[in-house]
Amino acid sequence: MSTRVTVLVGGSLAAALMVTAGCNPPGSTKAANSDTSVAAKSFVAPGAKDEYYLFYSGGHSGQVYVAGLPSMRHISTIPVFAPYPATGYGFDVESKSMMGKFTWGDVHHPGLSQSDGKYDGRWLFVNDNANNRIARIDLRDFKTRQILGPIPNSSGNHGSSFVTENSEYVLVASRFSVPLPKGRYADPSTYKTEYNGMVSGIKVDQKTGEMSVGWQVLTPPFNWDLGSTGKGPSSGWAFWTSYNSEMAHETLEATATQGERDYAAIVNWRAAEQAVKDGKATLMDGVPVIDPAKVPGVIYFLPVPKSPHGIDTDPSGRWIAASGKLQPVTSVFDFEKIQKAIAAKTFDGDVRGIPVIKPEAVLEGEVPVGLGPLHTQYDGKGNAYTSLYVESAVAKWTLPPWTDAQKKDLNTIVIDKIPVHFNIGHLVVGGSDTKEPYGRYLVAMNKLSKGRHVSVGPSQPESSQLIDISGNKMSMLYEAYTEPEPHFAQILKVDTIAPIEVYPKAENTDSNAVWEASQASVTRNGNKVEVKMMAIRSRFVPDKIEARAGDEITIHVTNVEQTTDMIHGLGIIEHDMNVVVDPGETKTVKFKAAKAGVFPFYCTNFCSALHQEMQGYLAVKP
Ligand SMILES: [Cu+2]
Repeated sequence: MSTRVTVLVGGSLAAALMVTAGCNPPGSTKAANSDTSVAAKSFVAPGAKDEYYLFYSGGHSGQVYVAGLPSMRHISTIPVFAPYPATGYGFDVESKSMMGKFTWGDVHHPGLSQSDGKYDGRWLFVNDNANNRIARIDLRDFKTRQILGPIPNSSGNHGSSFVTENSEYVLVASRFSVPLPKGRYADPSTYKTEYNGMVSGIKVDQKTGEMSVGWQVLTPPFNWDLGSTGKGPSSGWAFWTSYNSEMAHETLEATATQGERDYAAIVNWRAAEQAVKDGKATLMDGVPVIDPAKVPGVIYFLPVPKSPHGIDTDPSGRWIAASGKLQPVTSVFDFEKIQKAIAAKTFDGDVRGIPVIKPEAVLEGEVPVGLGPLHTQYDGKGNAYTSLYVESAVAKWTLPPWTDAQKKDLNTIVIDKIPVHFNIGHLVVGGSDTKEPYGRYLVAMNKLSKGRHVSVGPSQPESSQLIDISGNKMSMLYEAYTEPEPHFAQILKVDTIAPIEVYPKAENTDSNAVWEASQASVTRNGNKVEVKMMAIRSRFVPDKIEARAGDEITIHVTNVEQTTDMIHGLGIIEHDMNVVVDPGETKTVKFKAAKAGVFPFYCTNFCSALHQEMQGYLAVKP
C-alpha cells in the first residue's frame, strides 16, 4: 500500500491558482464539440418532459433553482432566503416571518431527504452559510416551509446540508470559529484559546419535517468544510473535512496552509444522540453541547491532505474519499479499517482530548487524480469522479478493491479525464450520496464562464456542463448558464415525486379564507382595516378598499381557482407590495396606508383574457 504524500509547495500552488483563474482571455473559447449528433442526447422536444430534476443552489442569491435533465432548462426558482416578487415570497406575513430580519442568504449545498439510504422525495434541505440557518423545502408543493436559525453556537453554516440515511438528522458544521457562546467578546489574537468550532445534528421530525437542534459537538477552532454521511458499514457516522488546523486567524491564505495535513472529523452521531439522552451534554444557548474531552467515543480526527474541501462516502459506505486541494491526489480511506483503528486505539495522540487516528492505518491509497482536486461523486458502478479546480477537468477513477498491479501504480486506475469550462467547483452525479446512484449524468458546476456566451457585460454568469457518464469515456453534452452561484446540486428522478398543482379547497384551514363573493368583507376596527378578499378570473372582490391615512391594513386574499396554473397576484401601486396566490391558497399581507390618495391595485400574474381588467382601488382619505 502506498502511503506516499505528494506535496505542492503552498506558494507555487497559489501562483498556479491565480494563473489558471486568469489565463483564459475573454472570447478565447472554441466550441468543445461541433458534432451536432451530441445535441440529440440532451434534446427534450417542446412539450416533452425531462427525466430528472436538477435542484441547484443559488449561492448568494439566496434561492434554489430547478432545472430539468437532460435539457438543462431552468424551470422554476424556489425562493428561500431572499424575497422573490415573482412568487410573492417575502411579502406576505407568513414568509416574511419565516425569513426573520434577514433579506438574503448564501445557499450552498442542497440535500434531499432519504429513507433507507435512498431519496424519498419528501424534502429538500438547504443551508445558509451567511446567517447560520437551514431551510426545508417541501417537495409536495416546492415551497420553503421552515427556516431554522441562526443556529446557536454555529458560525458560518457552510458544512451542510448532509442528510442521514433515514433523514434522522441534517448535519451542519461551522465554517468560522467564534468565541462561544455567541455574544461573548474575545480579540481574534486569542483565537487558539478562546474560539471554538461546532458540528451539529439538526433533528428532523419524521411526520412533519420540523427541524430542531438535536446535539452539538464542540471542536477546536478549525474551519469546518464539506462533509457526508455514512451508510452500510459506516451507518450512524458522519464525516467533515476542515482547513486551518494551524488555528491561524489572519492572512489565512498563507498561515492556514503551513501544515502538510488538516483534519477530517469522524463523528459517531448515534453516540452523540445517546450522550444527550444520557445527560452528558451541557446546555449552551439553550441547546445540548457535548465536550468531546469529557465524552469519549463521539468524535475522532483523521489527518488528510492539506486544505481539503470535502469528504465523500461511496454508495457502499466503505470507501471515503478526501481531496486536499493543495495536493494532486485524492486519498481513499477504508471505513472498516477506521473502525478497527478506533477499536484498537491506533492513535497518534489527541487534539484537545479528541483522538487522532493514524492515517497510515486506514489509508487505502492516494489516487493521482490531477491538480486541485475538490469533490468526488460516485456512479454506483465502481467509478468515482473528482472535480479538478486547477486543471478545469473531471477525473474518472476506479474505486477499491484494487488489484496488486493497480496498487503498485495508482496512475492506472485514473481511467478518463474531460475538460470543463472553467474552474470547476462542485460536481454532481444523480444519487451519488445514496446507496443506489442513478449514474448516467454528471453536472459540472463551474465557477467561471469567461465569455463563452454572448457578452452581458462585466457581471457574468457561471456555467454548468452536462456530461454523459453512461459509457467508459465521459462525453460532453451541453452547457448552460446559471445565476451566481451553483455550489452544489441534487438530481432526483422525476417519477419519485408527484407534486400537487392546486391546493385542494378542503385543505385550506385559513379562517380568513373567502370562497364566494358574498363572504368577502372590509371591516374597520379603530385604525385597523381588515379585508377578506377573493381573487377569481378576472376580478377581485372587493375591488374597492376605503381607508384613512395612517390606517393599518390587513388583506387576506384567497385565490378560489382549482385549476392548474391559474395564479393571481395582488400588486398595490406605490406600496412596495406584491403577493402572489396559487390556486386554493390564502395569503395575508399587512401594511400601512401612509399617505392619502387613490392607489390602484391590479393582478400581477397573467390569468385570463380579461387579466388587464382585474384591478381595483385602495382609496385613502386624508
Ligand atoms: Cu388574475
